[in-house]
Amino acid sequence: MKLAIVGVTGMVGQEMLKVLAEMSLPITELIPVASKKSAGTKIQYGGQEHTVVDLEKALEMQPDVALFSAGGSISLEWAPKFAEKGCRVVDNSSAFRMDEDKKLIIPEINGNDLSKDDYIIANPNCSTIQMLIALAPLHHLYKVKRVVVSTYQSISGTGAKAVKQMENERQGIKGEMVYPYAIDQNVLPHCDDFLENGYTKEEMKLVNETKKILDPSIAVTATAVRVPVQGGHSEAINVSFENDFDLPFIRKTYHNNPAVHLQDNPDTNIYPMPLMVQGKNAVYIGRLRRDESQEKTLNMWVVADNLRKGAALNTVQIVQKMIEKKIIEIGMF
Ligand code: 11C
Repeated sequence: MKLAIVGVTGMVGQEMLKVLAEMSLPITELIPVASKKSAGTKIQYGGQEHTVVDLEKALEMQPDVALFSAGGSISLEWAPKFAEKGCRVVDNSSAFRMDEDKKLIIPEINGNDLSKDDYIIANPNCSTIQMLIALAPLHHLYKVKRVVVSTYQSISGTGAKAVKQMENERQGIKGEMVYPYAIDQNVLPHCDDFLENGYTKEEMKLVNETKKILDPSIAVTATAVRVPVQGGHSEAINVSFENDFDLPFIRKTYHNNPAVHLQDNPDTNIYPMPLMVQGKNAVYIGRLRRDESQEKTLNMWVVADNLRKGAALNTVQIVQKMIEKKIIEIGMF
């Protein structure tokens, strides 16, 4: 399988290389792709040096699979060109997520919806992925009615320039500002652009992607907040169900779920934190407790490495699922 990574020099692209190195996908040729400016530079993968190429060259090289993480406008322009040539594109941008003809996939939840007709598959937003990994098993048990979520999102979600901004602030260096305010020693109730309804795009992704992936009847309201944390997104989730739940059974369900790591013991101060999930694949869940102000309602705290399960890992798992379902047939290359 010839696999291209479009946006290989970005934070998600780099994480994709790490994830691919850990997973046993049958890659015969890796095509690292970036802007014309970066073409010709070298990257390391599988103990070898690979030369970065631009999009035109990558298209000529006819990859079987392309993982896109270079921003929405690149995806909108180039993903269809790759797909037309028979390449399976998994797109990590928001370009196609709400497109009715494109599937939005979290393999553990709706991976079986993938079919041979899918050439451009959308990868959900990082905050949606970790929230739905936590909520999907409970939806199947008790039917989720409404979700109130507040996110605490790390700066790696914005990208390398945001990491630089925080470093500069900490060292007292005046540099490029990607946020409208200082991020160090601060908290910004502002992730992505504001929309006419007063919410941000990030908040509406949580609303709309949940409906598309899990159930259109689920009501979601969100506040997305940027915090001065380098990596790992956290979420305080309040979820109300149609049917009452059994907390010990929820714990057991999470305990048996390989995508989840339950870390919940208030007696010993055990709960998930972003510092502890770096480089980890699971979604970490803790602080499970009944909402005492309202019936059939649960509070929880969910933390994940946003560049892993929130982006690179989920993207690679979509490819893995397509191989498993023989949508990508390994023998054919
Ligand atoms: C953030 N969730 O943390 C964003 C990053 O739609 O794929 C990913 C944006 C997206 O800022």
